Amino acid sequence: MRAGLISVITVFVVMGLGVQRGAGAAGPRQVVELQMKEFAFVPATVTLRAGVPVELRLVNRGVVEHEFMVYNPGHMRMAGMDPDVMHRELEARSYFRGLDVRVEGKAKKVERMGKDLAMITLAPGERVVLRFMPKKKGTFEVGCHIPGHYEAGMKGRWVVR
Ligand SMILES: [Cu+2]
Repeated sequence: MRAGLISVITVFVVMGLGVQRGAGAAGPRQVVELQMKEFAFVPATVTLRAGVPVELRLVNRGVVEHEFMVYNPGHMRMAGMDPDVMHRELEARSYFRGLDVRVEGKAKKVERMGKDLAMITLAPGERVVLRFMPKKKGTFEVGCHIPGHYEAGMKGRWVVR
């Protein structure tokens, strides 16, 4: 009886250590939560280190759906642009081009250009986890381009150092 109990406890402890070792073997990673709501990204600036794996937890805490796009805005003049043309242009400028991005969880829509992540649309309450390795350094923009949202302030900075 007592021996049985002890072996149960032993198994439990070993399993616990196994979980910790597994996490350690995966090495360092950057865990960031980015919330979407009306009409903002919180935090407004996401700062990442290039070359360190990222676990980005994206969640829609708002009451309407929102889009997540990260891109190089360059000298684009977005005001007055046709929404479809603008989305295509921003997707072509996506930060995620050439990066392997895994998306876990339920999203209303995940759009890719070829294999490259271009845009994620989340319904209220949805959350996903993105896993990728940032490479390109610089300052980029996060934006929601559902008509009216970006103009209302739904944008942020994406800084990779
Ligand atoms: Cu939005």
